[in-house]
Amino acid sequence: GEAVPASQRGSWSSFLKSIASFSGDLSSLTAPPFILSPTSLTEFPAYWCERPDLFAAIADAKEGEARHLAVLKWFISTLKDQYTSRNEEMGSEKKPLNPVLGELFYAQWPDKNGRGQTNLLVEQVSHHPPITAYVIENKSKGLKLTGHNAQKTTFSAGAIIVKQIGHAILNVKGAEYLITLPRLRIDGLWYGSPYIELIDTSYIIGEGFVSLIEYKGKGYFSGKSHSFKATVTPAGADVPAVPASGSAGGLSSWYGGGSKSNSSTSLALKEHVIEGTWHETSSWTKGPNKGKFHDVSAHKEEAVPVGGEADKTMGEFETRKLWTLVAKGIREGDFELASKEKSRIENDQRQKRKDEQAAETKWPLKHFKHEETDATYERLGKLAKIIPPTEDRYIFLGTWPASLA
Ligand code: 0T9
Repeated sequence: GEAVPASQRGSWSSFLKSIASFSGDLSSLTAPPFILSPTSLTEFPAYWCERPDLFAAIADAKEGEARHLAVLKWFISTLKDQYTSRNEEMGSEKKPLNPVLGELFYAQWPDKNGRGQTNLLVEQVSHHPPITAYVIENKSKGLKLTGHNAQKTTFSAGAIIVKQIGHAILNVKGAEYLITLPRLRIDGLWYGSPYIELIDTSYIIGEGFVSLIEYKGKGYFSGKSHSFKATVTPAGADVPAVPASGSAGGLSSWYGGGSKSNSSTSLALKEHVIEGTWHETSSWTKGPNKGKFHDVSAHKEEAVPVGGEADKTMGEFETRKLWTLVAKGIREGDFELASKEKSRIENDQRQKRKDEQAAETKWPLKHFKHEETDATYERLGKLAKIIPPTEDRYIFLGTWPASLA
C-alpha cells in the first residue's frame, strides 16, 4: 500500500490478514501506529450535533410533516461529520481508541442566536463488545436524542462491512422519532488509506411519516460517491420493504421503475423524494417541493468544545483525561509512550474486572439503565416493518454533571 510507511508494511499486511480471518469485534486487534487515531469512540456521538443550528431548527418547524422533514435535513447534515471528517482531518479513516467500560465524555455547545444550549453526555456501557450510550439535549428547545451504538464487522471482497447495532430516539416536545443507522463499507485498506462509504438503508420514523434513506457509492450505476435517496411517505402508505440483511435490495429498486410509488394513488401524491450526496448537496426530485433540499456546507460546523478550564475538573474516566498520554504519544509519534500507557490502562481494566468477580459485584453504570426492549422502537419500527422488531435500550437516568449546568 502507498500510504503505508515502509517500516510498517509488514505489520499492516499482518493486520489485514487478521481482519480477513476474523469477524466480530475489530476494536481489539492491534494495528500499526500509522493508522491509529488519538480519539476514543466515546467522542463520536458529538457528530450528531456539530451543526447545532440545524438540530435546534427541528423544534422551530411546524409539527407533523414539516418537522419530519426538518429531522431528515438535520440527520443528513450529520453524515458528513460522522463518516468523512477523519479523512479530512487526518488523511484517511483511522482506528479509534477502544473505550474502556465506564469511560465518559461530556460537552456543551453554548447558546447562540437563540438556538439554546445543547448538552452531550456519553458513557461506554460495555467493553466486550464495545457499546456506547449517549444523550444530547437542548432543553430550551425541548429536544432530546438518546441512543446507543455497537458494531458487527465482517470482511468481504477486500473491504470491511460494518453493521451498526443500536438506534436513536429523538424526542421533540413529546413527539418521538426512531432513527436507525446505515451500514458502512470501509475500502482502501490495501493501500493503507481506508475511507468509508455508506451502503444499504436506514430509516427515520416519526409524526406519521417514514423516511427510507438508501445509500450508494461511486460505481453503482455510475453514481457519485456518498449518494443517497430519501423517500418520505405517510406512515401506513406502502413503504417499500427492504430486506434488513440484504445488501443490494434497497438499491436495485433505485432505478428499477419505482413500482412502489405507483402503488397507491392519494398517498403517492404526498410522497417526497430527495436525491443527492449526503456530504454536499441534495434536491427534491419528486413531490410538491422543487429545487434544493439541502446544502450541508451552508451550515457552519462547530467541533465539540471541550478542554480549557474543564480540564481541571475532569474525572479519571473522562476520555480526554484517561487517554491524555496515549493520545500525546500517537500525535507526536512517540509510540513507545502510547503503547506503554495503553497497556497501563488495559491492565488496570483487567484488575478491576478481576476484583469485581472476586467481590461478586458488577461495574455500575453511572448515567444509564439497561433494558432488554424498547417500546418506542417497537411501536415506530412496526410502521416500516423494521427488522429486528425490537432492540434493547439504555435509559438516561437524568442526572447531568455540574459542569454542564
Ligand atoms: C458511531 C461511526 C462509527 C461509530 C465508527 C467502524 C469504526 C468504528 C465505529 C460507526 C458513529 O456515530 C459513526 C463512524 C466511524 C466508525 C469506525 C470506522 C472504523 O474504521 C472503525 C473500525 C472499528 C476500525 O477501526 C477498523 C480498522 C481500521 C484500521 C480501519 C480504518
